Amino acid sequence: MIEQYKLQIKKLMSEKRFVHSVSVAREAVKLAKIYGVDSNKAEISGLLHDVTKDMSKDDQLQIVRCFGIIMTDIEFRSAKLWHAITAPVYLEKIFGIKDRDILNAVRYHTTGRACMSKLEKIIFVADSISEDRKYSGVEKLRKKAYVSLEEAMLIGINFTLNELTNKKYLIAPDTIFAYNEIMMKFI
Ligand code: DGI
Ligand code: FE
Ligand code: FE
Repeated sequence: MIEQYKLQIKKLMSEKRFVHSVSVAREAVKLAKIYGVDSNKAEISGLLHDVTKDMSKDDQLQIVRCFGIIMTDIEFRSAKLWHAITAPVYLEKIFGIKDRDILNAVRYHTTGRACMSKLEKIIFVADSISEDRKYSGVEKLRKKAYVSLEEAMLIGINFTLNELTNKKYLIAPDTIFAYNEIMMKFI
């Protein structure tokens, strides 16, 4: 099945995005083994999490219209969030994926949300520490991820919030909910 999915997504994205997807899948399996999560689900979610990311804006909006997706104003005005919204619907309708946890892991891989499942957290973190990521500090974040998924999430969210406020982008409420929920355990 994984090999079949690889062939399917290859046609939908750039080589770079494909390499990223395979890297996230591999990282997700690693984290799944550490944190006692089904590694098959982790591999599938990681491989497919960015399935609609390289589609044009028009194609993404076509998915939104065809499948009756309703976006909030904030979502509509944050084009970077579109792929996380369209991907789970595309995976359910076109790839025939039914597993709710996999679909949710894809849906919340960009923003996070409150009360994430372990699989959702794994995909969120795997996306930011996969082998193809090269930013400064990634090595430190990787080490953190292998001892605490939630502390790694906080670092990731902190990075995103800085980036978003610096660029004057809107912030999805789910990101704030994820931050508060985890932070409450640490203060
Ligand atoms: O798809 P990837 O590049 O692998 O990674 P991703 O799905 O985490 O997307 C990262 C981008 O999404 C990054 O440029 C910042 C943006 N992003 C993340 N959270 C938010 C957001 N954009 C807005 N407007 N609001 C958010 O809350
Ligand atoms: Fe993404
Ligand atoms: Fe990604």
